[in-house]
Amino acid sequence: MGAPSPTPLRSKKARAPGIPIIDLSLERSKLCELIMKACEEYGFFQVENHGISKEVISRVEIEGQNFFSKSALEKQRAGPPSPFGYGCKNIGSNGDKGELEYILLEANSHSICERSKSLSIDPQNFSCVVNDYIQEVRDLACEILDITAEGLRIQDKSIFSKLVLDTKNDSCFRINHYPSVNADSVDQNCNPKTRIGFGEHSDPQIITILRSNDVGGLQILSRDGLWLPIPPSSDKFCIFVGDAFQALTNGRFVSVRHRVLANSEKPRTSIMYFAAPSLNACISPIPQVVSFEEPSLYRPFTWGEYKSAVYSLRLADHRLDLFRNK
Ligand code: GA4
Repeated sequence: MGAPSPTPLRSKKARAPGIPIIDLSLERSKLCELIMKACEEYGFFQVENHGISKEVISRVEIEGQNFFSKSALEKQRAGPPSPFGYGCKNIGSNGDKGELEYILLEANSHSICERSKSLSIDPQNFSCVVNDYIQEVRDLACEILDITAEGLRIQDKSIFSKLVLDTKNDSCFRINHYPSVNADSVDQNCNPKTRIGFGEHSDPQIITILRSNDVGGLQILSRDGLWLPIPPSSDKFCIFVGDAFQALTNGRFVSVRHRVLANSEKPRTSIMYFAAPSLNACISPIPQVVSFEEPSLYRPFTWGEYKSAVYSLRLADHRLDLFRNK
């Protein structure tokens, strides 16, 4: 017998176990297994090798920078958000506040074209850049949704993606800008100040695709009630399961609660695409995930009905509970 082979040194690239980072170039069945596990355990994962063009990302990032670097007065011309437009510190209309400013838009070319007039000195370029970005991330969202349908052993692989591809889909697009903080800003007890950029919530839609610059702050709430910081990475995308996806899968996938702390010395920028169905789409656990042992947890509701509930409540409210079967 030869000498025992030496224990391999830990590769520098080895990752801490925990929040999944999924390589989208993996073979389909492995990909399916990893995405299912992530949606069930965390309702969250990051993806690499996603195929979204660097140029499209950087162009939209530049449009965001151009807008946020304008004077307060100029930016206010695109606000206040109702709910779309430019917002600063106020989130929604029920008193939620955060240390951020943002642009919130309906993700369809007509609205983008209209809004771009108050957002950019070159509205045509702005619309073009944002539309290109949305097209690419929508494809990514649909690809992930098709993989989950496969994982749930549903024959119609486009059962979820077709909701998002409906011409009347209610998806939206958002750019958040969290300003930097002074390194020596402290609270009354001389501890570094903790500033809430965007308070705890879950996203109401089906799925969210987020890309940020290399500045941290995003945290997700684990099942054990721990806030887990997500290491920032500008070349990955973060994927969040939303409330509508939790309802469609009868709670098999969990809509992840998350928040953003704005404590960094560098400004954080994040760009989000929230994939939603049309207002009249019916959200109800799909028959394939309902059984005698696992009866339907939610009563059927339309996306429009859910949205009205969302906008009448506070950011941190557990809105899906209102739609649970008794
Ligand atoms: C959270 C996810 C999306 O950013 C958003 C947000 C919306 C808004 O900013 O207008 C809401 C928030 C979000 C959930 C509760 C309500 C509505 C602010 C708020 C207090 C655009 C969405 O769809 O829901």
